[in-house]
Amino acid sequence: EPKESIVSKFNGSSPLPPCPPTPPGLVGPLRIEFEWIRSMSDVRKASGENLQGGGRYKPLDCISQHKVAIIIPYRNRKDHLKHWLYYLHPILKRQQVDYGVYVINQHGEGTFNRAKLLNVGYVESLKEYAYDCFVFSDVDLVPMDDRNLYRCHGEPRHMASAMDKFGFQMPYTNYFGGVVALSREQYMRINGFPNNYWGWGAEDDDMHKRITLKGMAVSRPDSRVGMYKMVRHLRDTHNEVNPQNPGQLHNTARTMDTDGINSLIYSLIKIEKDELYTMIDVDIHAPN
Ligand code: UDH
Repeated sequence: EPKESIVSKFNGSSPLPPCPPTPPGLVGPLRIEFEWIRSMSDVRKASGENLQGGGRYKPLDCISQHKVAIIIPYRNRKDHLKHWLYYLHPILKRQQVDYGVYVINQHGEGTFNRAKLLNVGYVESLKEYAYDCFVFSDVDLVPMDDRNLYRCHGEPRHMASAMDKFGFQMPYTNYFGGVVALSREQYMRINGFPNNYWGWGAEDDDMHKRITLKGMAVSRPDSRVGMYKMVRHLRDTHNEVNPQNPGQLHNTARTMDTDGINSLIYSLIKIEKDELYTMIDVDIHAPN
């Protein structure tokens, strides 16, 4: 075969190959430091390379098999968000994810509602791109090992299986807090998350209950790969422990088909595109 035709087969017009199942550039255990407040310019320097704006990225040399929206419930945690962005963008790039970062800001001073904000993130991210997987992550949790892959699995996945604040163990058997990953199908099967857990507590247990009630199991990374470091903080105002919340768990089986993504009501205030993230400012109609 003449040389020219071989060259033409491999020139720039050929499509990219799919990314391999296991990303080749992972490094394993990571050193994570929260000792000082980061400047936004340092965060941009460390993590801004090759981003497409709004915190979007896809691998340059292969087609990612994982379209992942990262959804972060948020209000008034800028220092935590900077740590998160500083560490997570480089990790997600090494993991060869086709991803977008969505920070869902609860507008106003009303009682916080983590699960409802996560539902808003699901809806709003899908308006931008055909994501097939959703990682729901607290803003103060950074993985200590990049083999903990931000992608979806055959079962809903609890990714934060070994948090430092719980001595790198599960605090109780069915714990489903911190960072979880659900495919679009898994999320729709449980009608999303509950909208009526105001204040702190039990919404993560409700999420777990929905999964088992629909006959699914939860998968987790082992306790080495599942290690997370949490930014230490005081309890936020307007997110006090709500003693009513645990009682609601008795009703999950009865109410989950009518309370969730199919009953979600909110008012979008604005969408702001930073280089490193998309900020969705939303009024979720908090009770006074
Ligand atoms: N969140 C905010 N702003 C708030 C409240 C919550 O952004 O005002 C988000 C944030 O992503 C946070 C997540 O919701 O990581 C979960 O809320 P949380 O951090 O209050 O829950 P956690 O269980 O902490 O991590 C409980 C209170 C800690 C008190 C510690 C006292 N030693």
